[in-house]
Amino acid sequence: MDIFSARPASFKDSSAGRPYHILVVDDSPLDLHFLLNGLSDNFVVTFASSAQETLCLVNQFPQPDIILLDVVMPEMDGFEICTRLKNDENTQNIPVIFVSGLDATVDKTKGFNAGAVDYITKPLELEELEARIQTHIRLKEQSQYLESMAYFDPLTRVANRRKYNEVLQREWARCIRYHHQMSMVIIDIDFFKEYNDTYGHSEGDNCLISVARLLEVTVGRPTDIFARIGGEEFVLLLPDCNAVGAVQKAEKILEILAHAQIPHENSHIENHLTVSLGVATMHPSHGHSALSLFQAADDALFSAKRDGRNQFAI
Ligand code: GH3
Ligand code: MG
Ligand code: MG
Ligand code: MG
Repeated sequence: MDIFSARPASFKDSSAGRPYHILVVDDSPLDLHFLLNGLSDNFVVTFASSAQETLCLVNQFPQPDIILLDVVMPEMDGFEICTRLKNDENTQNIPVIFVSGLDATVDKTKGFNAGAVDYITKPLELEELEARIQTHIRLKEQSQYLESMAYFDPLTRVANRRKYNEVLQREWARCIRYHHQMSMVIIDIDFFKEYNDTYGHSEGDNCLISVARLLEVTVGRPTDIFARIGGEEFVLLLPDCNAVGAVQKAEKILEILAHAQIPHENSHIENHLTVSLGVATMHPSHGHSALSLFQAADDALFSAKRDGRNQFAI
């Protein structure tokens, strides 16, 4: 489906093939009843009547596609809840619409400053509310789509160089702050030019897809990233990982490819596809840029190639 085209009438069926999920947060049983009744024909609606319930529900799977948030509530008001949601990277992308009886400009401004995408005042017009919900869900999906285009390699669907660079900079700074080590493994397919010459460019593309699928499973932690950074070159970035851990990953990658036995009759070393790997580990510091880690891994890759390929070097 073209994500930028106008929505069909059956908006309730999301692009993910399921109905959209709205979380309604309100401490007034009357308002809750009105919203649950009004919206449940077209959406899956769950509700919470306190901050505590809200902060618990937003982290359950599947997360809501959008949150309708009351302002005046006991214990913690809607502005504070919204601020918390926006400060948590697990919940910051869920659009929040304030739904409140407070209609002063100062309150509306406070709502937008807390990170909400919209502010609707009670009494509610259901039709207008639904239209606004649809608009904000569509905008969120469009921005997710654009993000996937900006950050993922269209051929292999793994992260691209831009994403890798951003994660590298962010994790480098984090490792400096916490005095943690960081490792990197650069993976370069051996004799890939010969692979293309033997099987054709299109089979070469399929081979890159297969290699990406096989190797992306080496990502262990949420902060690790596996990316395609060049034609037949991939990188595994391992924040908080020492040299022993990085070598284990390199060994694992060699093992995965030996096991996969992707035919390559002109490989010069084996009759299947192999890779060479450059491994590096550093203690990130302000005196060095993240590029120095890449440079060290690239130098190691050069050694692995020089020493016969189908191996790693540190
Ligand atoms: P080495 O063992 O030294 O790494 O040799 P190599 O042939 O793998 O390396 P070289 O740099 O000489 O060639 C890389 C080849 O990768 C050449 C290029 O056409 C191919 N390649 C780069 N990107 C793509 C792609 O997206 N699809 C396909 N099919 N081939 C690609
Ligand atoms: Mg209230
Ligand atoms: Mg290369
Ligand atoms: Mg190569």
